[in-house]
Order: sequence, then structure tokens, then C-alpha cells
Amino acid sequence: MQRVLITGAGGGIGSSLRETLRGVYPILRLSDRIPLAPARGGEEIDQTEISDMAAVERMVDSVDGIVHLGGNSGEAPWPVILQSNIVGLYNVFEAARRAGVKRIVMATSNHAVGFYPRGETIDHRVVPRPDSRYGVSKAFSESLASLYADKHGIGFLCVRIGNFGTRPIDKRRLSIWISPRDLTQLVRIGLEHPEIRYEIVYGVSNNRRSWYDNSNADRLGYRPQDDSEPYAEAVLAAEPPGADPIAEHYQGGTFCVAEYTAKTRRD
Ligand code: 15L
Repeated sequence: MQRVLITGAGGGIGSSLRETLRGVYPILRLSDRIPLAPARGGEEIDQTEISDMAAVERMVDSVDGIVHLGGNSGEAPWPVILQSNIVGLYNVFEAARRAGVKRIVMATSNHAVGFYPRGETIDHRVVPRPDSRYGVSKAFSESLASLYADKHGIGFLCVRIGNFGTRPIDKRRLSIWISPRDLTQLVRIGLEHPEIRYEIVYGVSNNRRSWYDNSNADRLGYRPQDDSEPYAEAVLAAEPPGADPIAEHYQGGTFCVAEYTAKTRRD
């Protein structure tokens, strides 16, 4: 990998990867729709709105691998999801194909499977159960990645990211937290592992309270260093009482509750 592109480089994960991947590859091309801090050595800065195909083609030019974090990172009205996470996503994959890009690490989400109950341990083989329009767009990204892997031979690591941060922020996040160094490790596996064709893994640390069987990530050599457990006592003590029963039941939490109108739970 000579030149690696990070889309959504101005977001929380993107700005962290900008630091942790600095010097790992000869050139990091950092792109976002918003202006980014000026390039340092080994960096290129780009400003692209991914719903604009011509701009996306320029963004991916001469790139060997992509970490696609761009798009909308939470629930939003359909027109927003459509432009950012469906049209924009398609543009990135299609422009990457035309440009001969070999690898893409796709930031999908726990919300692609958020309607699985917390009592169930799920692996990379389960069918999607999105908890939001956002979750549907992430399930779509996994499908589109599968198509571009099978039909065009691009290698994809689809990382269903839990919650990224320096520490877990609430009870639900104790089960899905991922630390910066663990996510960096997974991204590097996605870009560098010689065998990747199409894989789904969970982007979580080695959390004792995990809801995931992440054996597919283990198989690819992922050895997470962090666990949310040392934070658990403080996190649980700070948790406000009276959580919504739907949020508590499902892995996606409040994403499941928003706009929820079902009379009975499907489980
Ligand atoms: C996500 O997919 C979002 O991008 C992030 O902002 C958080 O909401 C996270 O999931 C989560 O579930 O905590």
C-alpha cells in the first residue's frame, strides 16, 4: 500500500486514524466534505462531497487502498441517508473499481444488526436486522461490498463498528466499545492481510460483556488489547435509572426506540 485514502477523515474515527496511521503508509490521502487541517509530511488533503461522482473520481485517483468512513454516521431523514450513504457509497465503490483500487475497509455499524436481542450472541454470518434507516444503509454497504468483491475482485473488510472512543460511555457501550488502538489494528488487517476477499468482522475491543462472536476477526489475526471491564463500575454507577425497555432489550439501544410503533416485540 503506497497511498491510502481515508474518507470522512475529519470525523472522530478519521482524525484518530490520521494520527495512528501516520507514517504507516508512505502517503495518507485525507478527505472530507469539510475543510481539514493542512497536510503534514506524508499527507495529502482533499475536500470532496461524495454524492458528486466527478469529485469522487478525483478523490480516488492513484489510490491503492481506501478506509471508507465518509457519509452520515447516525440516523437521519431519508434524503440525507440516500445522498450520503447510498448514492455517496455507490460513487466511492464504483470510482474505486474504475481506478483499480485493490482494497477497501468499509466502516459499517452495529446498527446493521441492532434489532438482535442483547441476550443473543451473534457472529458475522447472521442476516442483517437494521435498527434505523442508517442501519439499512450500512447493511446496503455490506451488500454492495459483496457485489464488488465477487464481481470485480476488490478485497473488502466490512467492520461493524460498535462505539469508538478512548473509553466506554454508558452501559450499552460496555458491550460494543472499541479503543483507538484496537480499531487501528483492525484497519491495518483490512488493508494488509493478503487473503481478504470479503469479510465481515465486529469492530469491538476484547470486551468481557460483548454480544458478538468475533471469531472471524480472530481468524484474520485480530488480537484486541483493550476491554471495557475496568470502566464498568464507574460507567454503571453513572447510568441514569429508568431506561426504555425496548432500548434495553435490543443491541441497538436508542436507535431501536426511535420511531418505534410495533405493538408487540418481534424478538
Ligand atoms: C454508530 O454506528 C454511530 O456512527 C456512532 O455515532 C454511535 O452511535 C455508535 O454507532 C453506537 O452505537 O454507539
